[in-house]
Amino acid sequence: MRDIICSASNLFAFFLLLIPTLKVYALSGIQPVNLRSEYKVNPVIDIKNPRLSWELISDQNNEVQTSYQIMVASSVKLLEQNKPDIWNSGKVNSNSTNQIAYKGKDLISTEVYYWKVRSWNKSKNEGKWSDISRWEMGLLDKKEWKASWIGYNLDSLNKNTSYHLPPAPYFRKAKDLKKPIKSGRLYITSLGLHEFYINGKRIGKDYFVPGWTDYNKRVYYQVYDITSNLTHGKNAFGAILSYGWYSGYLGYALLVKSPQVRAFYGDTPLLKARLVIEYQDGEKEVIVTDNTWRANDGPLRESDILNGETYNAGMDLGDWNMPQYDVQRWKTVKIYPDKEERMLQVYPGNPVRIYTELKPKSITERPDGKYIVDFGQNFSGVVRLKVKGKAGDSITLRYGEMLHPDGRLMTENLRKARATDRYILKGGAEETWMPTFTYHGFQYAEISGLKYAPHKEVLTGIVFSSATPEAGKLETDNKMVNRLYENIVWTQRSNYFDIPTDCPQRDERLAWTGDAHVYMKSAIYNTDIAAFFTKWLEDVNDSQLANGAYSIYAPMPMKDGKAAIRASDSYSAGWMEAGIICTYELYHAYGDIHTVKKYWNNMKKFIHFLAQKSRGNFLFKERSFEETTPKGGFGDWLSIGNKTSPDLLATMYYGYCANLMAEMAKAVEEKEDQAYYEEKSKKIKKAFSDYYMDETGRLKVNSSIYGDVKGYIEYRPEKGFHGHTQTAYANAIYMNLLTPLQKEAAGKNLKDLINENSGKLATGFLGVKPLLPALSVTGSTDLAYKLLMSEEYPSWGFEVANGATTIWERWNSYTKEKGFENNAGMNSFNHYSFGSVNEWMFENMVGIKSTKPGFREFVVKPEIPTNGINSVKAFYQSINGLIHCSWKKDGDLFILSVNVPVNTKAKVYVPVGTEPNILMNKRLLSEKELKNKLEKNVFVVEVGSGSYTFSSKIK
Ligand code: RAM
Repeated sequence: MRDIICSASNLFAFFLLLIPTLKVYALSGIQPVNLRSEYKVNPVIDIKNPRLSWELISDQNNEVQTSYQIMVASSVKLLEQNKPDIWNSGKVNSNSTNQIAYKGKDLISTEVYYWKVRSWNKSKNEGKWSDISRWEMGLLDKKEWKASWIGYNLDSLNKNTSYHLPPAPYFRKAKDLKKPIKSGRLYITSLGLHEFYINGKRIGKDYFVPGWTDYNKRVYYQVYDITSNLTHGKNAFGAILSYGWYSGYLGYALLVKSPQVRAFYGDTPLLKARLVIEYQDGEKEVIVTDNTWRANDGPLRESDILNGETYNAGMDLGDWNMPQYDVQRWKTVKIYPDKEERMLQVYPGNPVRIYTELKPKSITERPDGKYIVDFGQNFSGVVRLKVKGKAGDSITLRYGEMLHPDGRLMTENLRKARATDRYILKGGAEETWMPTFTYHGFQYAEISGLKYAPHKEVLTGIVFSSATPEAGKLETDNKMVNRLYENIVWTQRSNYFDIPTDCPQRDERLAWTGDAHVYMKSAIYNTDIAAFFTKWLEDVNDSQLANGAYSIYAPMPMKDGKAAIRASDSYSAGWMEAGIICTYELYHAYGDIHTVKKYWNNMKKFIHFLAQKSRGNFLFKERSFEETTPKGGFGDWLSIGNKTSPDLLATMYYGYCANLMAEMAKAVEEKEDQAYYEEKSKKIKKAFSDYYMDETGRLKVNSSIYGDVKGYIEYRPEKGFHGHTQTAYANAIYMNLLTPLQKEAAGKNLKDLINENSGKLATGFLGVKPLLPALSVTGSTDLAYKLLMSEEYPSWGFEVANGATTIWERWNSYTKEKGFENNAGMNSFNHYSFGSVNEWMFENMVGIKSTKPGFREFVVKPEIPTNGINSVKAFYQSINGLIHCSWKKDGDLFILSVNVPVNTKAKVYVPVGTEPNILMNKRLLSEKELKNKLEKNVFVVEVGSGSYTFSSKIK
């Protein structure tokens, strides 16, 4: 079913496709579908107690699961015969369908396990067994690899240029496989990036593997089924290594003139591979990376994520990855020692893959003879070239997100990222090339050096993204809002790139923790990010600083106890809380208590750090964070107008974290901790309002305490820091820090501040996410809609009106009056933080909100604007099944359709007029049925699973 969801390009096609699935299972009770292990379909894993999940479908309404049974066997045959030799859970009385930990026999490295599940419904009738699913184990003990880290050091080459970009090393080994082959597996990783070939064919669809981690602590590996690549007889294995995150350039190190600008983990990329071949007679043959492999440099002369690739096809190595090849000129590889403590684990996330290909929209010749190709969409990726020419012809590709008014490529905002690819032709027949160890954030590519005018087949845009499965989609009858939504999705696609990066184009591309937590809930509605965040939370916790604070980005390479990219990078209020907030969001969206437990002590350590810093005061007074650079941290980053005090923000985040910890403590049954955090939360709320709030509920800051101290971001003594800001109220409301009376006052203050600001927002990264939710919850839905639909500066609509296809970093990344005024510093056109409005779009505009982790229970409470939007339709594939919600306003008539998955419950709010007149599934509801269910202008009904349509008169 998931495949159907991924490929469904429009909502209607999707729902049509679903119908036959339902029919097949008609009258068979409840049916488990979409079986997954550790959030993935048929994965390779190395978890000893993998978590299993399924969803349920039924042709009956109001269905629930009362029991389930899981069987796991070592073969399909045994499972088909109901002979589970590995685990039989027996009939378990439980309504859970996910986060169910395997409890059978000890799982063994490299084994494949098959499983199925059946469920009993509300009438205790047993349903049919599910289809068979599987998982495979990786190598549970590092010692099993028996493979060495091999390398070929080319670091001394290409040194004395403005960028030190040595050539990529090539590796190969040939081997005769003597007998007919039954199966083959490749276990592969690198310190760097790799591509692996067998008999000339690239293995797998993954790019940028094995991903960025703290390579000193852990390296991930991938496992591929290579059965069909192997032949009885001569075989050749080849690999290309690139520098990647391990030894390439990272972040803004070059820009800020750090002592080290590249090779933060090591200067030589290394390969480790293990191939296991099983012959048809049962014998096994193992080939590992060792000193029998040969290496050479080749046509890939430069290869770097930020700076691009140079490929000299004239230096082509011919059939280097084919069996018949003369390796005489190739060198012997060197074996490199491993680090004892470095873990080797199966990649838990979704690897980067090609999402789609884009054809040029237009190709324009420039006066200097270069051509600008417009792909019509800002994205992360590369260009595939298909060219013809003479040997030695050199083609250069540069990339930009925007054009200058005169049509020139705008590259200033790339800062020190060279972002240039070069291809030198071999000559003769048509040549195709695509860089694979670099990527760029761009809409426009500039091509030069081609001896003829490029036609549309010459360049193809290749879109890369972490392959997180599509989980949701929304559409309205408002064109601007639809484009905004598309822009949000494209921005997520561009930046969920192994890690959640801030931007894909300039010399940065770091996983900033602040950006990640403000946007995470928004992301959840677009794609299934459970596996992606399972991976990144490892990075976040690996990067936790010695004092307990979480870092401002993760992974954060370190040197001598300091950040290596820029020594002053450490922690900041509003960023470091990601360690708690993202763990909480994972729990809230997917019911993931396992991850909560896993990082429980790390999170406690972080709260302890805050407690110590607040010196028992339960708050942070002005100037509490002066030890960081910038002083006070980043505050409400890139806000406009009055600046919110960073310490007031830090206090609110402290309270929010205590709230989330209390809730998570309850979920993982840490009773003592729960009491402790509940108490802490109360004390912080009190300290916060005692200190930062006046008797009318207005937030205040003693700005004179900051005086004219330097080192605060954007702080100007004459303008001061403030408490009475949109950001402060929005957060206080969103984070649940206020009493009902205080909340009401905050709602009013927030509304007034927006109105006084000509009805416009003024929030930065931290203020924008809670802004619309806070307006909605305090009764200002119309104002929230006004902000959403505004096209005047500053607003989301302003970006759309100016041609944006992704979300900008700044409200004023571009204005007609001032152009790209921020380019010299930082000015990304593909930055998801301001896209955090997606959360409100799903939770308030569509109106679906989870009230029990994983949408086991949820509300459907669409908020209807007075004008601008008359219909909305959306779906969300929750871990508990498919939710569908659409509404339509037609004059006086309001129609709401909802699909509630089996085993879940929804509380539906249907707006009504003065005389409630409601049809439920075309049946007029009687007075008796309406009784006690009418609240102010709304009919509230609780429903079990099924599809419902409500129509009501709203006037
Ligand atoms: C910049 C980026 C990033 C932000 C940091 C504080 O590098 O805008 O998104 O989190 O600053």
